[in-house]
Order: sequence, then structure tokens, then C-alpha cells
Amino acid sequence: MRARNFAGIGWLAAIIGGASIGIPWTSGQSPIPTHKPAGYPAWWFQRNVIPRTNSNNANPDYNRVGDYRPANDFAVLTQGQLKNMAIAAYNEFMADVGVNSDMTALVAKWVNVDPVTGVISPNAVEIVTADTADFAPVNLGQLKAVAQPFYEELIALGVVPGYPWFNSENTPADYTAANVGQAKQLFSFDIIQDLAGVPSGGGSSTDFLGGIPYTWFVYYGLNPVKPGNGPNDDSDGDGLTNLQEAQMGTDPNKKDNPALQLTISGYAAH
Ligand SMILES: [Ca+2]
Ligand SMILES: [Ca+2]
Repeated sequence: MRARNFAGIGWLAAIIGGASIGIPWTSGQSPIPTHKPAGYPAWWFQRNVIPRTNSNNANPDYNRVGDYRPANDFAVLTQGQLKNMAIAAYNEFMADVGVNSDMTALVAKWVNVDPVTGVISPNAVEIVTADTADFAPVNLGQLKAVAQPFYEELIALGVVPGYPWFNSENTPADYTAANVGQAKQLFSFDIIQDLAGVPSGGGSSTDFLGGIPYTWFVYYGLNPVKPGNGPNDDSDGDGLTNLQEAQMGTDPNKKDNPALQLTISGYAAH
């Protein structure tokens, strides 16, 4: 039986003027790796976001060649990959804290969901329509649209102070192609671990510094009063100031300037 691949545009068009991703999805459980790189939540491995390649190893280890497939962060994200990532995230929310109706409405475009419980059966079959195009690229606007219901919940839980992108308005950058690294960045939350670290107070989402919400700095671990971390500084040296990164929804700690990525596509990283 061939591996299930999400392909489809119908779901995409249905999502806000859209954009979205996918990584190969197979049903069934994958063993928990013994350890993982910083920033990679365990559920990625448990839910096959990062597919296991060595099924004979009883104690899989991400750092051991052959146990897990490295991801190419600069590869263009496909709709099938985004759908796979979002479905895995949905199942993780369902297992940990429950899901909200927006999340259910989102995944119900791609797979059959129990209308009462919101549960996706392990044997759920992908909904394929004339618009399905799992191998089509995803743009940043689509990626944000798919990540949004998950962030709604993370914000409600107090896990994150706000959306990681500057605002929800459409920007010219929304039409640039999203890459795998950007999807991994958005879906790198670890619900249980993050909930344990929620401060009782929390910051205000209404304070701005140089045109950037203060919570944006907090989210990315930047202290804006430190040299090199201000709104007009380029903390990661990718040619975009932090203000530009906030406006474009890119990562101020990572050289993810879309203009640079075009010149390094094909570079394998994880
Ligand atoms: Ca920068
Ligand atoms: Ca950057």
C-alpha cells in the first residue's frame, strides 16, 4: 500500500484567500526517540512529522544517522506537508488540552472528523477533491492561515503572548513561498511543556517599542534594550531589520530573509 500523501487545493481555497503545508503522513504510532534537538517538540517524532526511517532500532535517536530523516528547512513547503503538520498538531492538542472549533473546521476540510467528538480516526481517509494539490507550494499567507487557529488556542491558554507574526493583515510577503523551516518554526510549540512554563503575570500585548509589540521581542527571546536587539537592528544579519522581520512575519533569530533563501535553496539543514 502506498504512503498516504495529501494533495489538494480545495482545502486551500477554502481557507481565507490562502496558503497552507504538509509533510508525509502515515497513520500509526512511532516510538518516542530517546532525545531530540533543542526546539524539536517530542510530538513531532511521536506523530511522524519527522518520519522514522529505521524501524528496526528499538531506541531511535534523532542524532543517529538513519533513525530519522533530516528535514531540509529551505525546501519549499508543500500543501501536503502543511496538512500533515497541522493534522499532527491537531491530534496533539486533542490528546493534551482539547481542540477549538476553528481547528476542527480546518482539519475537517482535509480528513473526516467525528462531528460530535472532533476526533480524527487513525484510519481516516483523506478528503480528495478536484482542488486537492498536495504537491503545490504553500505561500506565507496560507501558512499563517493554517497556523492561526492553533495560535488562537495557545494564546487562550497563555502559552504565547500573541501571534508570532506582526499582524493579521495581508502583506506583500504573504505571497512569497513558505519554506519547511518556517512551518517548523510556527509548529514548534510543545503544549504540555509550554503550559508548565506559563508565568502567572504575563506581558501586555498592547505595549509597543519602535513599532513592534513588546510581546514579539519576548516571544523571540530578544531583549530590545540590549545592543543589536532593537527595532532597527538586524539581530541575525540576514539583511532585514527586526521591524521588517516583525512586519513580514519572519524569524529575527534566523537568516530567513526570503531574498536570501532564493540563493541557497537546496542547502540541506535541519
Ligand atoms: Ca534580521
Ligand atoms: Ca530573519
